[in-house]
Amino acid sequence: MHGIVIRVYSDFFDVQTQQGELWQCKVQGRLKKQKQRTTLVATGDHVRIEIDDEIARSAIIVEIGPRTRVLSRLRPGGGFPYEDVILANPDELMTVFAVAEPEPHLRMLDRFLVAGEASELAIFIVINKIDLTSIARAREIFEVYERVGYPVFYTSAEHESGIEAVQERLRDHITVVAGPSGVGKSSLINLVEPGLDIRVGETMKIGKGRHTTRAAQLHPLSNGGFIADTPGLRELGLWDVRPQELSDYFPEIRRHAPGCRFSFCTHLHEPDCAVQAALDAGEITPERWHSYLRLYNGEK
Ligand SMILES: Nc1nc2c(ncn2[C@@H]2O[C@H](COP(=O)(O)OP(=O)(O)OP(=O)(O)O)[C@@H](O)[C@H]2O)c(=O)[nH]1
Ligand SMILES: [Mg+2]
Ligand SMILES: [Zn+2]
Repeated sequence: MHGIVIRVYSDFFDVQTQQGELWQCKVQGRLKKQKQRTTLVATGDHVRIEIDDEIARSAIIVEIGPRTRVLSRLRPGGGFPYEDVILANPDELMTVFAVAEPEPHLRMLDRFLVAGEASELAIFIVINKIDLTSIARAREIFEVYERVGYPVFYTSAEHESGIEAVQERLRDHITVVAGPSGVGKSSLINLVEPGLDIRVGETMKIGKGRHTTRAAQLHPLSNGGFIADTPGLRELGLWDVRPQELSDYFPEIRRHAPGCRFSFCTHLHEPDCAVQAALDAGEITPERWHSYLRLYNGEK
């Protein structure tokens, strides 16, 4: 049988099969013997399991599929670097902001987007609390992100509007949810999947002492797919993007950069810079450019 690891305990794993059954699994001894530089079995891993005890619903993980991408952190020490995988195979980042209460902090939104881009996640933006202003006002503020190319969904958890479109987007994906406190992440998730009372951004500890790590948990969605309950992107160290990589993580800069005279153009002072030209032409907004500069200079 094939399934996906939805939760990691110290020495067993909850695996949900394609049929939606839950099995409590151990890892086959043979697999543990290979020297590993990465987490052997992580939340989100695709695995093949063999039934151990049908009644007790226990099984053995006999094969671990390749990972498309990971959210991880490097564990220092021990002679060689070791990767702690917090979540394997995430697809999407759903970043949630409110149009008001709290006031949207667009530089922070840009940081979330950069973190998502750096992790190679598909990204969509949910703007919640449109009942506090109007959808027109929300569009005025956030349409720049639509123009950059990000799908933007406008919702009100309070009025239960815009929820179906978000539900549809989540279908069959492993989605990481992130956003500032108080914007309505929990309220939205509870509408998307009633009864799923998860605490996004809370962390879970497994193991003890030196081997303590944080793992994500996957929450199955009834239409297919999972919401990942992960530590914040900040804790994953995704905030630390190298300046020279940054232009790859702003889609509108990435699009223009191939037109620069120098392939290693920073777009700050070089001649014949296509990004500067796009900025002059209004194809890159001053606000997004300002975010780029601040991140480039290592400001928060
Ligand atoms: N007016 C309005 N209030 C909302 C809406 N969605 C959520 N709220 C309220 O905003 C507050 C915060 O909502 P939560 O869902 O707890 O926000 P959160 O993003 O999960 O916050 P943290 O768990 O702290 O990160 C609550 O009082 C909600 O009732 C909305 O669409 N409109
Ligand atoms: Mg919450
Ligand atoms: Zn340039």
